[in-house]
Amino acid sequence: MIGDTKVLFSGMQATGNLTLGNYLGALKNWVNLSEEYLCFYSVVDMHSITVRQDPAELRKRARNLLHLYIAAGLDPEKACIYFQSHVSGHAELAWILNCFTYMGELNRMTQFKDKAAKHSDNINAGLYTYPVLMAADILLYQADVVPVGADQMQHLEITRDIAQRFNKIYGDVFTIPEPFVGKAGARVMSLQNPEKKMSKSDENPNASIYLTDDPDTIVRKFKRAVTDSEGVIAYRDEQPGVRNLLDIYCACTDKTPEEAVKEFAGQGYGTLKAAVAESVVSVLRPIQDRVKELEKDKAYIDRIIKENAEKAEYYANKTLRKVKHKIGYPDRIR
Ligand code: ATP
Ligand code: LTN
Repeated sequence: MIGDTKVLFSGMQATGNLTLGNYLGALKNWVNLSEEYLCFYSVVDMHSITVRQDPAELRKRARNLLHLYIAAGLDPEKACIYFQSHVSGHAELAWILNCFTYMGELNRMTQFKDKAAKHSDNINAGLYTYPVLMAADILLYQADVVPVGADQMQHLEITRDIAQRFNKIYGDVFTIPEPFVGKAGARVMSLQNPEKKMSKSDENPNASIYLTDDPDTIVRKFKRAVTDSEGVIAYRDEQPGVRNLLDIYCACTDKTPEEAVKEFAGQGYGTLKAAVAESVVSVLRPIQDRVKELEKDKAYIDRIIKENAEKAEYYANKTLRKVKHKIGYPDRIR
């Protein structure tokens, strides 16, 4: 809470190409929620370096992600869209919160276990304390609500635990954030393995629809999507591939699963796949067009980057000053 306005914080990593899962599970909800809150949407480049990055590539991707936030419908004059690394308060608060987080808690994080298994040659301390940096992101802005995909719930829970622990010792310093998981598109699954979530770091390009995919590619990937041999279009656990297609269709057309099942009654998987592909193309095309326009407008984007970093820093410093005083750091003399 800032004054009497509720605050929303969320962020996304600039690693890999964004997928339809990132859009439907996160970005789309952000846009829908923007009007109600004072919003901070960060390109969390500090999180990205927990796995090794090519510097030029990271810089480019971070900027592309900022374009995408705007192209997806976030208004950078209202919502604070900025790079995490431009606000040093994230790192400062993360250090402090590290001292209020137990290793036992971090040991339980499933994302750490997954990423450690995937990057076994570089299991660094940053990867391990990643959830603490995420807690710092959220608590720095006194966020009331944090829209994330279902996979981030565990990180939200540890954020709440850290905040509650801190508040218990020092009084009401942090707002306790609530997660917001949208219904449609909360968990978009891989097109090649519907038991696994669609992920931008999947090695198989056919498993994911990237936000930059052209219509032909989208149609082709859906054609190849793994389904089953039942031959019936139903929305049920036993048919995860078909259910995933229906989920994507519903998220793109704002229909309910019941409506979709009715619409495809008696049809084959080919028809369903073609319809899903078309619904995805019509959602992505305007976003892709807008990205192309923004790429040409360097001066505008530079202004947004500068002004929003200053705005984020202002709010971050307010919390940080309070936290530093509470824990007993000597006050700065100005
Ligand atoms: P990586 O493969 O690098 O771990 P990712 O594709 O899982 O990346 P993140 O950067 O971890 O993406 O997530 C950005 C946001 O998108 C988060 O809020 C996350 O919950 C959401 N998200 C990611 N994948 C999906 C998915 N398949 N379905 C729904 N939401 C998703
Ligand atoms: N860990 C998140 C990205 C992220 C985030 C955040 C999301 C970093 N900081 C704060 C919400 C709030 C992810 O991997 N998707």
